[in-house]
Amino acid sequence: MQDQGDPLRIRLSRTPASKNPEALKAIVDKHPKVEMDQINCEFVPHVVAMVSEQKIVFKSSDPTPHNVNVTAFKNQPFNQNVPPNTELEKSLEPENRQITVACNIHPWMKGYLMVFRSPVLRRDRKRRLF
Ligand SMILES: [Cu+2]
Repeated sequence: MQDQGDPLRIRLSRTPASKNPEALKAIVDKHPKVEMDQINCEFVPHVVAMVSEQKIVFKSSDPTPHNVNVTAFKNQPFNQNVPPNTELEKSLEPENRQITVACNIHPWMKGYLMVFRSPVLRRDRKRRLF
């Protein structure tokens, strides 16, 4: 029987980035930017995981205007328009919880960012957390 208990939860690794700088550099060299697009009035992908050394690029592939309203705890919140076929590039600091992304023009649009200090994730065996 498949476990249908707790939904997927993410726990931040306590492994400092400095313990595996080669892995961090390899990821950032290969993917210096990550994208969150707005397609058919949805954030795509719905959830973006990144390390703070990467840039996040908000795009709008829709013919209609959108905005990006980012609510964060440590990072400075911002709310900027993203007209059709434009991009908005940002740097973000690591956060210990998800960062919410919303479009105020289309209130149903929600997305989430996870900004990690380290690219290393590990499984918590006791609670089967990832
Ligand atoms: Cu929108």
